[in-house]
Amino acid sequence: MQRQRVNVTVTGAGGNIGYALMFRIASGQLLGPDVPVALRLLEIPSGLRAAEGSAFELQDSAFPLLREVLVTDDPVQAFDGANVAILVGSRPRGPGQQRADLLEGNARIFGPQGAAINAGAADDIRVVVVGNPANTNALVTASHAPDVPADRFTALTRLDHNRAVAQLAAHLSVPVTSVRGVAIWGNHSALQYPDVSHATIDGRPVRELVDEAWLVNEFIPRVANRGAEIIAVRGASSMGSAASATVDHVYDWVNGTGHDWTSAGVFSDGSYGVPAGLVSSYPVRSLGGRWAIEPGLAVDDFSRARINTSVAELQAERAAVSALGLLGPRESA
Ligand code: NAX
Repeated sequence: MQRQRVNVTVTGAGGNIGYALMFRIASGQLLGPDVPVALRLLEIPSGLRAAEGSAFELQDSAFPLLREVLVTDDPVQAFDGANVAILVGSRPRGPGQQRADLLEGNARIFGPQGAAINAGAADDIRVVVVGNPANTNALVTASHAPDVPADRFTALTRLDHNRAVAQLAAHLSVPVTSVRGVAIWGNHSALQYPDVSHATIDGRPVRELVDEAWLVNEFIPRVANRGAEIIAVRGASSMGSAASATVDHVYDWVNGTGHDWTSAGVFSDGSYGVPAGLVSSYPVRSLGGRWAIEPGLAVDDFSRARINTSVAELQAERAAVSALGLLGPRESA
């Protein structure tokens, strides 16, 4: 028996990740093979034609689960009744721009989208922010949606998580399914901390299987800078892998992670010394449709220093958007 239709809004639908994402959603991979979906594709006017062309292609694919495709440049219309919102659309850093310019330009996009989610989204709305700087964009979005519980706002760090799993598997010549217990902490940036302290390969601690020098000099920088490596080799940024990680994130959020944790940017409740109210990546499990930060993990001095560095960057980003007056009416998460 088919379940109730789910409304999925994708912003930046005319862009690269949006394109890779929409076919996965329409085919049922985002929510499950028995869940009909309606897609709402939000773009700015210059991106509308691309989104409309993609909508034609969705139609031509005759996906059995796809009930409707709406293309619009109106956030109010795009988020009306949304159950899942995937916020990809964002402004890239232009030539000569500083990180502060990027933060400001994007906060001006994500604030109004948060307000539109607050006004019209469904009661069970779940939001994942992909567009960079993803953690702080998620914070800005949530700050403009004070009536929506803060735990419905997340930032994508699953791509970093998947990259870490894949790098370990390749280094040790095992299938990715042998790798468990990896975690990404902090910001989705080059200062993120991919942590293998609790990771195992077929039950054996990773720390017994790899040497410290490889971890520090190769694994961590490679995972943290993999986006730049893809750009250098491919000539364009990650698209398919970013879309795939987004599908993993939403699927696990809705359907549960079971006994394994994964990584996601969620509002901190103060756990592990991350100041409450920042959107930070943590090891998380999804239980009953809600992300829960994995409790009680030991954090050694090396991990503590790396987490602190990444969290300091998140604090600086929050201070920057706050100083610009771009945070909304939500007082705290
Ligand atoms: P593209 O430039 O191909 O597409 C972005 C699209 O967003 C464009 O079509 C643009 O018209 C649209 N857009 C801009 N402002 C908008 C608005 N206000 N409302 C709706 N749409 C709007 O970029 P793409 O390669 O798809 O990447 C999108 C974002 O994902 C970037 O910010 C990128 O940095 C980020 N990424 C995040 C990752 C993560 O793991 N969190 C990894 C991949 C990626 O780097």
